[in-house]
This record gives sequence, structure tokens and C-alpha cells, in this order.
Amino acid sequence: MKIAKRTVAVVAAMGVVLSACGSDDESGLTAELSEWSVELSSSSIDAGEVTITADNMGGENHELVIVRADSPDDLPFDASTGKVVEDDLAEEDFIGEIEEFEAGTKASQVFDLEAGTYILFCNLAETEDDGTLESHFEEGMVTTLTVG
Ligand SMILES: [Cu+2]
Repeated sequence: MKIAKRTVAVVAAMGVVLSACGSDDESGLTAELSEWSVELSSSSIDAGEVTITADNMGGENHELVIVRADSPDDLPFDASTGKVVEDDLAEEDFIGEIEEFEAGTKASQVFDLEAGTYILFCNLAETEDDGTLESHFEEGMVTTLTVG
């Protein structure tokens, strides 16, 4: 008995649609970090899921902390450490952070932002060789974002 074997090759053509823009609920924001500034690609953005890409253009490590507050003056800054005391923030106001990352690199994270005013800042501080405290926040690494 002879068995005829037939192989049928099925080529499934998969339609892959790539969207660079994402849906209406998603948007992106770039934050350029350097000594000493935080420059946003836009100072306002729609509420929803926001992908924030921090681009470290500087020569030192930086981070990006996101806190809901009307003004940088409202943040619990401790001059003796050169840092905003994150533990003193109301839990619902602390949105999150892109952890410290190296000069010349980028880091991205998605944040779910409701309408309101947010302060984005670098909360690193270090003691220089001459003993002076260098606070990235005090030096000017802080900016305001309006979410509507
Ligand atoms: Cu910094």
C-alpha cells in the first residue's frame, strides 16, 4: 500500500500595525536633565498615561521625581540635606520617580497623571571635595508641569 503524503504549506500573512502615536489616552513627554535645569518638551499635557523620557544631557548622574504640588515652594525641602523629604509628602502626592541614571543616557517610565499641577525635580545632593553641599534641586533642577 502506498501512502501519498501531501504537505500543505500555509503561509499566514500577519498584519502588524505599528502606531508611533499610540492611542488618545497615551502621550509622551521628554525631560532634558543637565546642570542645572529640567527642560520639558511641553509644559502642559493631557491627563492619562504619560510616558516620560528623561534624557540626561549633563555630566553627572540625575534622577527625576514627580510630585503633585502647586509650586516648588510647597515641597518639604530640607536645607541641611539639600533634598526634598519624600517621606514628608502625602502619599497621594508622590507620583513616582525615574531612579538615578547615568550622564549621557536616557530612562523612560509611564506615569498615570490626573489633571493638576506637578513638580518635576532631581532630588540628588552630594558633598563636594571642599565640603560644600551641592543640591541639584537648589541649583535649579526643578520645573512645573500642568496636566489638563
Ligand atoms: Cu540631578
